[in-house]
Amino acid sequence: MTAEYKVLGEVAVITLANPPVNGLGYATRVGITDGLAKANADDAVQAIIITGAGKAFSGGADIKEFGTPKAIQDPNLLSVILALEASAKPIVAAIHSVCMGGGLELAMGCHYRVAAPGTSIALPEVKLGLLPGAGGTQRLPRLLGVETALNMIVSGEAVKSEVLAALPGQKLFDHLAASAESLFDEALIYAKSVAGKRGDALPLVRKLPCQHPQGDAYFQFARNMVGGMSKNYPAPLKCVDAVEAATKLKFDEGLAEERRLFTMLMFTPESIALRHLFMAERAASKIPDVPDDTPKREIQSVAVIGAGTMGGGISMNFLNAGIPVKILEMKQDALDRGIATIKKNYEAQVKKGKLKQAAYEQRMALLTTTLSYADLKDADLIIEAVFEELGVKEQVFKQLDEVAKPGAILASNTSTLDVDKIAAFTKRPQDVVGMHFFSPANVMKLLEVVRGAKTGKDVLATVMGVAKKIKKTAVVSGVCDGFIGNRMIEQYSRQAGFLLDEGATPQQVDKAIEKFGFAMGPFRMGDLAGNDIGWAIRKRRATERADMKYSRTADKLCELGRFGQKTGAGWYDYQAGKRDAIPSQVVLDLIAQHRKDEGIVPRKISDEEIVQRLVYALVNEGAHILEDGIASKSGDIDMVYLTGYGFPIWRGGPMHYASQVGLYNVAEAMKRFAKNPRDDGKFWEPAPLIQKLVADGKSFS
Ligand code: T1G
Repeated sequence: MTAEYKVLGEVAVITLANPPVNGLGYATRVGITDGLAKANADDAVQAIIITGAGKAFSGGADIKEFGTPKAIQDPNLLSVILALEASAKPIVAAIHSVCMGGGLELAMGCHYRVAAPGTSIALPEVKLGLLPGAGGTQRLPRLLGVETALNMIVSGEAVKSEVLAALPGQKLFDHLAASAESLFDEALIYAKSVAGKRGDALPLVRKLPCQHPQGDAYFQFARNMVGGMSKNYPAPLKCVDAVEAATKLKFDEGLAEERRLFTMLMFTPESIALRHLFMAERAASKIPDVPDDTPKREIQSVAVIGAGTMGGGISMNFLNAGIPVKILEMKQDALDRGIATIKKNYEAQVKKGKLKQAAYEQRMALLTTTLSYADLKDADLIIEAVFEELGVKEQVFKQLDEVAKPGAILASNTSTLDVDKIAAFTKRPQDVVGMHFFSPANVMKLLEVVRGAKTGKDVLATVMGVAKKIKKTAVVSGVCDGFIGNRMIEQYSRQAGFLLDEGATPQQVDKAIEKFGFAMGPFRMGDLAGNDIGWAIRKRRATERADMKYSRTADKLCELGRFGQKTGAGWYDYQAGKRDAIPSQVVLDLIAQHRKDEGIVPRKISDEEIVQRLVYALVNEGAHILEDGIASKSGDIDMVYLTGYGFPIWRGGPMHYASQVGLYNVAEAMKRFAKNPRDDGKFWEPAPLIQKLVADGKSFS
């Protein structure tokens, strides 16, 4: 069992002990009910405290149990909470650190709640595509009022215990402890103060009234507000339904309605996807052959080489985390421009109220600059963000090899170059690693950590720890052209071009994939990022990868100088100073002429084919990436596409989505596309990994 029981005088103490966050898994639930039975059977016991060991009171239901029989095995969470509520003796929940989801629902089933200040209180189930399924939608409104409760349930965001304790009329907390350190002692005193209470003298949350003065009007307003969030997944609106039920039904009927809604959501593809991503995000930080206890190097100071867009954005990540940064540039004016951009970014945040002036000043105080490599000699981590050309990287790393202190980590922000070749420019390849940030580097969550053949395991462990500190989702990639994300988007872009050759228009392709859920289709994205970037890569690849065919439309577009928004015209036309993409007759004529030149008779292409060709191209290349060992888990690839390329979160990432469609169906579609004369055919042969999974009746894990 993972709940401990002891008796201190007349008070029994049940302590949840299921690290890391006291998830309310089966063994813990058994421990609670066993402890409760013992306490109620022991005449010496007059009151009961329930609390959590370690770094949480409880992080809620054990997400790792979801989808397994244990998740619903009795005693299920609802029955545990009902047992607490029915206890003959008073129960005090002593809450600290984290009290979320089922953990908060458990506490609300107790008679009293004593909380430490600084405790994160939340019902975050909506972030998993669910709603609180163990009484949260029925009890929280009774304790905090309908509006405060609904806001917390629909947002899933955490609120600090002292903030809630200060709300007028709140009944969630009976006592706020002076500190986390004194919590248990104060809970013990509180328990003794109520020890004699029995029967009707024991406060039950279910007996509290629950109504809203404007009733229907308020919930209609709430539905209108939440409607936008629910466009792609049902959970937020169901949260409103459940809370409304609390104001209209008797408690047990409301509980039943909540259970019905929760069970329905549990099996929606959106919730399955969101729960997959919750686990995938945490699994991404685990590197199969790098144990969690691998020693990490101390990173107390960072140097960034290059004060351009990437260098400035990278620097801001560390300044935001309170880590001093020294930026090196070769020329003073480039340095001045870079610093001015950083200041402008922070000042914009201050203006929007997203950053306090004092915090802005603190960050700038951590920033220093230099024109000399010699000044980087004390940096623990040095990240170069210079021009994307191997010769330039060679100069940088040879200099770093001379000046960087022993044990300094030397990282390249390269997005396509070979990290092994870069490491070979130094005498310390074990200290060299890729840290591929995505632009804008201070905004995008994704960080591809590129592991060279000789990169040390402690270097990897250190960089993964740094990534968490600067709030990045780090995914480890092996060395290949394009690592994980750009290697996959290459195939996605190829299919986008072929679709134009065969009969689609840029706006049709963009609209189809944006309807699927991508933030932006390939052609609007090209116009935003600059079509000349892909043009340069294709020119480079023309020699290195002559076997890879492309539609020539993108090159012909660039030959007209139509690089996108920055030139006022790309796949779309743009009015001066505006970003609205206007379908372009010039582009349609260019595509029509190109089809004539190629002897292609255009055909009508369905939106379904567009989505399949684009998404399955990602899936097939993702499977090859797994076969090549470039990524170690399919969930890593999902995290890359979610956090770096705008894949719709409620679909769980390309690999998870393919598993939900069914790999057999995906493979059959690929075989149909392989008959396409335009393509190089062999690309669409389902990857061997996919064929094996289909043969074994399995999916990506
Ligand atoms: N169940 C199982 N494991 C969990 C967990 C949970 N609820 N929450 C976190 N973990 C694991 C996580 O996988 C990782 O494991 C480790 O704890 C540290 O997590 C009926 C149905 C609690 C604020 O949604 O928000 O209750 O990778 O890196 O940054 O209504 O985890 O080390 O093996 O995130 O300190 C509702 C989700 C569940 C809370 C801690 N609860 N968790 O943050 O650590 S559904 C949640 C969090 C529910 C009921 C419904 C955060 C945290 P590993 P971490 P952290």
